[in-house]
Amino acid sequence: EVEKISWFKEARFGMFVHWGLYSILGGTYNGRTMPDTALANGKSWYAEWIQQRLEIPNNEYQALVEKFNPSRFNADEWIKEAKNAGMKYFVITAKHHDGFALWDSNVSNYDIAATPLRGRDILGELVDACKKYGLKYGFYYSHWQDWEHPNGAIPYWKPARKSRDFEKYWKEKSLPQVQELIERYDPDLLWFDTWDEEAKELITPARRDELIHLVRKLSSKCLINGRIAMHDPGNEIDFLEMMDNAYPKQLLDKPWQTPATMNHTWAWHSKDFNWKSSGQMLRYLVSNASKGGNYLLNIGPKPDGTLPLPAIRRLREMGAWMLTHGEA
Ligand code: JFZ
Repeated sequence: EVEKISWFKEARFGMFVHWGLYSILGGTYNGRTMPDTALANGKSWYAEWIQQRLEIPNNEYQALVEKFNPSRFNADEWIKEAKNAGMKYFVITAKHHDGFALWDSNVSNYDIAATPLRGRDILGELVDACKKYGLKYGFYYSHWQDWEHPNGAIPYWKPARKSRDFEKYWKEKSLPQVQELIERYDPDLLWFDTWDEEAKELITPARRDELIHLVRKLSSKCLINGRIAMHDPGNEIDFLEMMDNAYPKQLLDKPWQTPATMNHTWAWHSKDFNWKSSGQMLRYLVSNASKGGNYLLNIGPKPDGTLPLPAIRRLREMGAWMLTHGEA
């Protein structure tokens, strides 16, 4: 029998997609634009963080559901670009920190069914395209941060906010939505996200194991990444997740990947012109491949559902190189 991690160990190259309500804003809200630099005032300024960074009130941010209308979204086109670039798997933000679900969730009304796109099954269309082109597929799910649920984690969890009953969020939204994603779409991997010490008190070893066991119970193939509990991933995860844009110099004792951006931001930011060259990105890919690691390269699609032209250009340039130098 083939090991369930086998495909991942040989995949080398995958597409990551950050897409959601924040994509509508593209880094600008009410005339204020987020910095396009890695760090300003000691904080990261990714476009998908706009609700927190520009302190947009929940009711204003959540009203964006009315505007999520990507009329030019075409799953086949996205996955064909990935395939032609030599990518072997695809991961999309099913739910990012803002709490919005990109599928019609029975657990929450803050989802695609509340948008003009109701009736469309975006994740299902992407899954079908992945099957058509032979790509493995998975979902990013923010199991810890959730800025919509009254009990979800929020950045800089301070003592004053500890009265929040995280367990309620965990049982009401986090676990049930993960179950939904597995039962509905049968993913090949789940990409969970925690960082540094902040997650420690909420994503305890007990909760980490509860989530791992849920996934294992529902799926015999689904891989789990190390950021499910970056501070203490334990032994049951399937692969390690490097820090963003981090390229290890040594061999590691588990399969691993680097999540990486083409420019600075993950989600669409209309003023972020810090594009890396295709040559630079190919060197990262080769460097990781030479050490047994994968390169999960991110794209932030635009609100109309199309991929940014600078991203398409780079995918095609890398694909041309892969045609002559990559493995079939
Ligand atoms: C997280 C998210 O907050 C971000 O929006 C994006 O989805 C990214 C892929 O993951 O950000 C992180 C998480 C961990 C680190 C850095 C950024 N880290 O450990 O270096």
